[in-house]
Amino acid sequence: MSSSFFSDVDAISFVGRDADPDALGFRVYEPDRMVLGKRMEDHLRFSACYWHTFCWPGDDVFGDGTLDRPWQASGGDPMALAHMKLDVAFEFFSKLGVPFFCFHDRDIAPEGDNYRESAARLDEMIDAAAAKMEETDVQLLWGTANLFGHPRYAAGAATNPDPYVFAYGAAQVKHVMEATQRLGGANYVLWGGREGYETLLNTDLRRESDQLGRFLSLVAEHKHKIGFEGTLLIEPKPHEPTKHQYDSDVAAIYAFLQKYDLTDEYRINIEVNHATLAGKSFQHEIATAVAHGILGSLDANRGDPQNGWDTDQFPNSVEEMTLALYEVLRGGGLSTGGFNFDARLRRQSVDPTDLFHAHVGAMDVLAESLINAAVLIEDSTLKGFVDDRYKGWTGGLGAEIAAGKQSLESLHALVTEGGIEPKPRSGGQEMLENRVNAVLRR
Ligand code: XUL
Ligand code: CO
Repeated sequence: MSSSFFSDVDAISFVGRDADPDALGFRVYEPDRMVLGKRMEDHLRFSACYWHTFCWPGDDVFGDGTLDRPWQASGGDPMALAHMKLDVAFEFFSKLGVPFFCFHDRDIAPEGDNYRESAARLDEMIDAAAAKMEETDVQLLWGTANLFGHPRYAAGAATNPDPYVFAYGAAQVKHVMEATQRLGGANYVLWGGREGYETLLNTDLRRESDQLGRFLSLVAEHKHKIGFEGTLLIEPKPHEPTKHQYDSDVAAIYAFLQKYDLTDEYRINIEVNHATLAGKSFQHEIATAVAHGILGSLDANRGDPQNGWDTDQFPNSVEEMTLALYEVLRGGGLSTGGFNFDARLRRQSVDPTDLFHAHVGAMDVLAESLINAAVLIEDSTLKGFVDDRYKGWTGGLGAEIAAGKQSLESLHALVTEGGIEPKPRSGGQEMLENRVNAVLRR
């Protein structure tokens, strides 16, 4: 069955920068345009997400759903509604022209009365998704298991005090990783929404950390057992829904991976609004992941500086995304990763076309940012400055210190006997900021 929920919208095409500002079309994003020798589409690897876009009715803690989502009607046959949702989702993905989508098991198939029924429902929907992917050429960026929504996971999945909950989560991940493999998914994501605590008064931190380490080791073992070729990704977030989440930011995950000997098995899926909730910028989190060799994929969205929530708005700052893409390009680009729009509309955006305006605008922002970042790379002003700033470490004394050929004693002798008195040098920050602005306003 094919859907016509978005009958007012044709496939989105490139209209250029001078088009009517309200017209639906790409101003900047051209999949085949070459940037640094690679197609734009292959740099950015855009993905739409199933959950915010098709599973959220527009409710919040103070009010009911505002959005017209007929597949969420109450009282209908849940599997018939899941098929309707799948049809609409693939109509949307293909009209938008995103090469990828992402899903949680519970987004695509409703939970049944018991594990077996839930698993059978997922299998039926995975068959249907495979057919849709074949028909539309839309591919899977990543799949993931929802280990946070059901009440059984209120005290965590891997970090639950009850080992049977750990077992249930393990069963779910095994199944969803295999479903992801079957759909040719490029990655498999683990976001530990409930892997944290509400109060330390009832929490054994050391034990919970070991449980999470064990869980992630089992996931990596199973990946190799079934020959899944995608990348395993962990998604950091410091809190929400828990008071504190163990995978709080890139640095915390890197330390965790080292402790459990998993640095070769996992990479990171960094989300903008999770970085800012952690008090870091998106650029910082990407640069940190690149520095440790663990950049995986990106969840594109933004928070609102006026409040502290995970507002999951669509990205719209060319400056923020230019700096992020600069780090991505410097790090060698996204390999199996992509830019997944983990973003949702505002409750008042009730027209079906609002979903298109949101995604099209965000894709243009990222396309423009990619072009800017490529200019920053090509004119190498920033790199030249940085290389020059550290050149003392590429030979002579710096190289000797780095290679362990100096001791505190020998350095003490060098400074006292050599009469060394280093002078401060400009870090050039304002000059470099002007340089970036010159590229942004070109
Ligand atoms: C929650 C979040 C998740 C993950 C996947 O804040 O970002 O949707 O991306 O579980
Ligand atoms: Co996310």
